[in-house]
Amino acid sequence: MSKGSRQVECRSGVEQVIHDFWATPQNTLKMPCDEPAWAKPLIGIARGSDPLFTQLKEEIGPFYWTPLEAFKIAFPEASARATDLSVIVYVLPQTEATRRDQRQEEAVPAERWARSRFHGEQFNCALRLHLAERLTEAGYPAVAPERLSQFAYRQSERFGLASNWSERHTAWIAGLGTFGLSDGLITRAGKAVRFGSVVAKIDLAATPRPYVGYQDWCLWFAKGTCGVCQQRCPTGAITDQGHDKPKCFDYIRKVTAPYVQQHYGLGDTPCGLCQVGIPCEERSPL
Ligand code: B12
Ligand code: SF4
Ligand code: SF4
Repeated sequence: MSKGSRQVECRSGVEQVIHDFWATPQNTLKMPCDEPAWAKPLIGIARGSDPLFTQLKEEIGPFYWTPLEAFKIAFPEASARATDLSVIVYVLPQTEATRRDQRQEEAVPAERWARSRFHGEQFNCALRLHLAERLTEAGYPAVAPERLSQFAYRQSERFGLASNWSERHTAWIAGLGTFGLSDGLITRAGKAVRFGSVVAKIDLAATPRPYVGYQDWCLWFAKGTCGVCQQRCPTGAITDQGHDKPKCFDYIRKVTAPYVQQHYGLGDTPCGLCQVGIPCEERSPL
């Protein structure tokens, strides 16, 4: 079998694992009517040797992992080079029902949104591990960096609060979308999404990046228009200068997290009012 057809076969196997798991009852908001947490996933692939990963490390800080560093934490004995690795990234779009409810809200998240942050992220964590386990069993050692016990929040000199593995920067490298004024990554399924990723010793072809700049799909940067996400934020954390992380963080910790605990009995830290009621909610506006 040629290298190209082996890559295609492996890629469809990976897509099958993700789609099959998405179709299980684990994909649930745990509502009485038992509806799914997520609409159908999108999938992108980056090569572990893509120079953008090392560039990101240089910009974010020395604590930030390249795919090889994350892989080596899980498999310290494995002989692997960055060129042997692929990074599989998926997008989990919010459902129409969740987005519709969230659009009605102006100060606190809707119950469905809060459930997607809690139960939906539990599903996302399970999917990351499931994909890594299935690949490892099939002879392709794999790790979900965000699930490693060493995954942690740090302070980037340049960008403030940052973790050592950023799911959306990984998605940007894997051709899945570009950043918006609010900081959110705009994908073909829009910005109301969550991401997950797995690094594996497997030879998959990279998904082409249909953009050049890292903010190409945001109307603000591409055309100097829009800015609607600024009006959606109840605490003024999005301005012409971009996203004020400490302001956003404080609002979530002091207002929305206590609210969802009290009203829905859910832990966690949802807000995301800036992810709906905007031109990039469910598609790229460009
Ligand atoms: C820490 C964190 C937060 C913090 C800080 C957010 C932040 N901007 O970093 C707080 C608590 C505020 C937060 C809030 C929210 N979060 Co949050 N959060 C994370 C977490 C755990 C790590 C993010 C991180 O480390 N980023 C690294 C730093 C460096 O990124 P950054 O500063 O945002 O990046 C900017 C710069 O790098 C800049 N930049 C400047 N120069 C250059 C040059 C280049 C080449 C590039 C590429 C970029 C770049 O562009 C970026 C965007 O402006 C991720 C999960 C994960 N492990 O990835 C989720 C994550 C980012 N959050 C997510 C979500 C959904 C939310 C909320 C909506 C809450 C909710 N669930 O209801 C809000 C949205 C806030 C907003 N306006 O984006 C999603 C993102 C969805 C999306 N479409 O982008 C993620 C990816 C979780 C997931 N698994 O899907 N979050
Ligand atoms: S709402 Fe408009 S300005 Fe904000 S991220 Fe989306 S396209 Fe950009
Ligand atoms: S997530 Fe942050 S930026 Fe978005 S609406 Fe809430 S407080 Fe504002």
